[in-house]
This record gives sequence, structure tokens and C-alpha cells, in this order.
Amino acid sequence: MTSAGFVALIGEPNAGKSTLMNRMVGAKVSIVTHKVQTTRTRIRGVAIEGDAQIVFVDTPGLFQPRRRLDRAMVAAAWSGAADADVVVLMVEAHRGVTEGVERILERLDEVGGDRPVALAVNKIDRVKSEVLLGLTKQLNERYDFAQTFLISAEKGHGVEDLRKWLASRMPEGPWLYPEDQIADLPMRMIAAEMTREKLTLRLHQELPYQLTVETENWEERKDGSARIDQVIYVLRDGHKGIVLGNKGETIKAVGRAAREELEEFLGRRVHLFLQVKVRSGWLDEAERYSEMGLDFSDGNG
Ligand SMILES: Nc1nc2c(ncn2[C@@H]2O[C@H](COP(=O)(O)OP(=O)(O)OP(=O)(O)O)[C@@H](O)[C@H]2O)c(=O)[nH]1
Ligand SMILES: [Mg+2]
Repeated sequence: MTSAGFVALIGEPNAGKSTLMNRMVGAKVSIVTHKVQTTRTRIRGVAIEGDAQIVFVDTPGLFQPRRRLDRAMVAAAWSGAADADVVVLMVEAHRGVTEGVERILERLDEVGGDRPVALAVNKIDRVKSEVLLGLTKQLNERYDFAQTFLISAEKGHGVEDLRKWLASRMPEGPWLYPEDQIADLPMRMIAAEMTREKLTLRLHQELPYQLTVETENWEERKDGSARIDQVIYVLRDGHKGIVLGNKGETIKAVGRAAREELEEFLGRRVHLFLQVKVRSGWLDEAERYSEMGLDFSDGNG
């Protein structure tokens, strides 16, 4: 008998949600950086464990939103949790029960309902094992978790156990995706995300939070390669200069890194063309949100 269902990964920004999803799926379907607020929308990745199909829903980190974009991201994360069969709350071992974790637990009290919530204490490679006992005890006293896992999403510790347990919690029924499908995200969005990852890794301070990337055109070529045109929207002229870099060095490096990753992902040659456009109002344009997979009206506040 087959089973299938949704598992939402929630937690503070940087908790390791996307890293865990990629490991579960066995491919990089969600971008990862060392910076907070990398993931902007719900991203589905599919894993198979025995007869179970587990659809992981990677979500944006939960934090106190300030801007419209932040509010839309946080709303997308909570709705991911509300739609899931099982929720996994990820907490960073070395940070413990922060104010942010405390706020998430308060909200879980409201929206958790009778949905099982598992606790995954992540980044255990960063702490001494003594720390873990106290932390899991503290968290389990605070919330009635269905199960606790000590994991390192990056190194892989504990991930198998978590995957097996999740598989056992999937409702009986037919699989939700064809067995060879690993992600449910349009290719042009995956491609835009790859470029945004490379930009986020290279740009400093607030800049990554003030840009968005869209794939404008995707052309299949006769020789089997793809020509992909993307636009990077920034808020100000000054930002454009920084994204381009001295003699265009920055954008060239970003384009090269994104293209290499895309070629690996697609298994064929890619010609990637990046263009930077100044658009002072993009953070308030509904179309930018729908391109990102977000609900514009969620940002009202
Ligand atoms: N040491 C260590 N680092 C980890 C582990 N898991 C993730 N990381 C790192 O933590 C950082 C954040 O990882 P992400 O997967 O992007 O975190 P996220 O929760 O998706 O973050 P947002 O999308 O911003 O909410 C990256 O630098 C990861 O390499 C882990 O188990 N151990
Ligand atoms: Mg993420």
C-alpha cells in the first residue's frame, strides 16, 4: 500500500530548512546561503522512502516582518505549515530557544491543531553533546512534540531516522507526483533562484534583500542548449553599479557561477544573459510577487 503526504519544514531564518530539504530530495531544489531570509516562497521537493512519497515543503524563515515582502514571506511559511500533514520545526542547536523560537512556539500553539509536529534540533555538529540534552528537554516541556530528532542537515547525521519516521506518518493513498519528479517549481523559477543565490553570496549587507531575479525568456536551441534571459531588479541606481561591479566583474562572476550550476542541473549547455534594471517600486508591485510565487495581498498590513 502506498502513502503520500506533505511535510512542512519551518523555523527561524537560517535554521537549515533548505539544506535539509535538499538532502532529503537528493538534489539542490532550494537555494542555500549563510545569510538569513534566503528562501522567499514555499518550495516543494519530493522524496521517496519505501512505499511512501514525502513531499517536503521548504518555507521562508519565520521572523518579525517589517516590509510587505517580509509579511508575504512569513504568511507563505505559515500557510505551508497549515496545509501539511506533518510539521517539522527546526531549531539551531547552538542558538537554542531564542526569542524567535519562542514566538514560533506561541503561534504553533494556535495553528498546530492535532497535526503532529516533530522537533529537529539542527546543526548538532556545532555543539557539544551535553548541550543537546538540556535543549531538547526544555523544548519538549514547552511544546508537545510528536518526536525529537537531533540532526545535522549539512553532514547528514540523523537525517535517515527523520526520513523513516516521516514516511511512517504519511497518509495512505496514491503518490502525488510521478516517481521521477523531484521538485514542483517551474524551471524558469529554479533558474532565477540560482542566480539570486549567487548574488546573495557575493553582495553585502542589505543589497540581497533589495533585489529580485526573474527569468524573462527561455529559448530551446537546435543544438540542445538553452538560452536563458534574466532580469535583476534593484531599487536604486547605486545598487545597479554594485551589482555590475567594477568593469562588470561582479555580474560576470555571478552569471558564470549560476550558469555552471544550471548546466549541471539541466545536464546540458546553457547561455545565460543577465540584465540589471532599476525599478524603485518593485517591492510594491503585485507582478513581482506572483513571479516569486508569493501572494501580494498577504503583504497588506
Ligand atoms: N554547521 C552546520 N551548518 C548548517 C547545517 N545545516 C545548514 N547549515 C548552514 O546554515 C546556513 C543556512 O542554511 P539554509 O538551509 O539556507 O537555512 P534556511 O533555514 O533555509 O534559511 P532561510 O531560507 O533564510 O530561512 C547555511 O550556511 C548552511 O550551510 C548543519 O547541520 N550544520
Ligand atoms: Mg531556506
